[in-house]
Amino acid sequence: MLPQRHDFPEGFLFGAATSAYQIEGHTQSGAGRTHWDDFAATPGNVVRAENGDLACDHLNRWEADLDLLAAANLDVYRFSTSWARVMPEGRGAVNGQGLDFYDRLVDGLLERGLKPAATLYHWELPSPLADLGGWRNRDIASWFADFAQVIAERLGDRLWSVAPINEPWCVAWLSHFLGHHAPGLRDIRATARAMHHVLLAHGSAVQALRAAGHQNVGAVFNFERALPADDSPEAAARAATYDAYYNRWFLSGIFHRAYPAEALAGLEPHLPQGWEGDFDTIAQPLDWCGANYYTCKRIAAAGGPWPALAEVDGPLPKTEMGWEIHPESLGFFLRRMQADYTGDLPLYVTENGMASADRLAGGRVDDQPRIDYLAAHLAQVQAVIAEGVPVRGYFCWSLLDNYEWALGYDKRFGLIHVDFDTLKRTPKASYHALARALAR
Ligand code: IFM
Repeated sequence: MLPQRHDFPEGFLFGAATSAYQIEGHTQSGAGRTHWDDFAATPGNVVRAENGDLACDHLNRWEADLDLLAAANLDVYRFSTSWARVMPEGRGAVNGQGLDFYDRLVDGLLERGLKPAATLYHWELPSPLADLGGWRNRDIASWFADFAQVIAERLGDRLWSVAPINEPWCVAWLSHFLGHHAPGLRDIRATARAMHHVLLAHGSAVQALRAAGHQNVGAVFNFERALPADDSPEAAARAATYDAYYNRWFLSGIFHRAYPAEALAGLEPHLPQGWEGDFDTIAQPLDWCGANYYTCKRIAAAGGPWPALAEVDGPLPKTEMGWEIHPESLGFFLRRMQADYTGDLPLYVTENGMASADRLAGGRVDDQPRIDYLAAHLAQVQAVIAEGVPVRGYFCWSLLDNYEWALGYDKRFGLIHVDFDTLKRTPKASYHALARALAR
């Protein structure tokens, strides 16, 4: 059973999160092409070569979707603004229709009593910028700051919060080292540059948002617990390496003006010249920090070049993503953020949830495993709050079943089921359970 709203401190916020490319229907309303369109159009990258052309058609159904958010008794909606919808070339001309959409969305949220929490970049880089090297090009920091300024000038007076970039690890490592996301590179030099430029772009966007008067600016990181796969010192060392480039790099850059030694061991030779001089921009003061958390990984030593590690199968029950369910690690990361990096800053769990094999039967979706997953993770949030960690809110990923990137439309994370043939929405049992738990 889910904990109830009154089990959390007064003012604790509950929300649901989505992202633009995953739900909107990208080809509509004058949006420009993105590197995800290109990646998905390349055979072998995405299951069934699916893309975000139509997705959940949220662009045309957003009012009904916001009604569902409000009826779930949620307080905040975390959505993202598509760079290519607002600036089809990534720079220069603004697409009025695109900006108007977000304007209406924000007003629609406020009319329903929901706080708008915007993320500026959730991965759909405009293709013309990818042509110029994308995250490998240092200029991306100023291109992104210009986009941040456009959003801040039009919506900033009504946004409750802004985070520049969702999950910098995915932008940099998953996409340039592992090649699982656009642009699909497997190149350590590209990775090192993206790892640094994503933080430079973050800091530059924070400066632009501050200049436009925004006062609730944060950052959203994704974390995966790195557990040694065995008792060997080698496994412990490789888990520390994984932890450094996955979990500590971005926090260290922003809060310590330095990168962890275990990650520099592999990346330093490939970093752009003069990187040490960029921390004045990167380390902009923030108003809050967000943790996206789903799972842990078991790390073993392996042969080959740095980082010379392998992920091995773990023993715990898994979600449809094959991700082990390990709620304790959410508590671990929230404690670590406060103790090692963020101190008194308000923290939010900005994403948490699971993909499950949901089936629509008789107009209902019984997703008890998702209710159990959310309950176990919310219990961790309660536990760390009781210890004094300043967690101020929790967001479910996701409001709707949506485009799960390289895995296409099969992996269902939503509180609301979407039939991708008819686009009909059906709230799942988890949605109803949450609505009951959050009723005032
Ligand atoms: O769907 C993604 C989202 O875009 C970013 N965080 C993790 C989710 C589940 O994989």
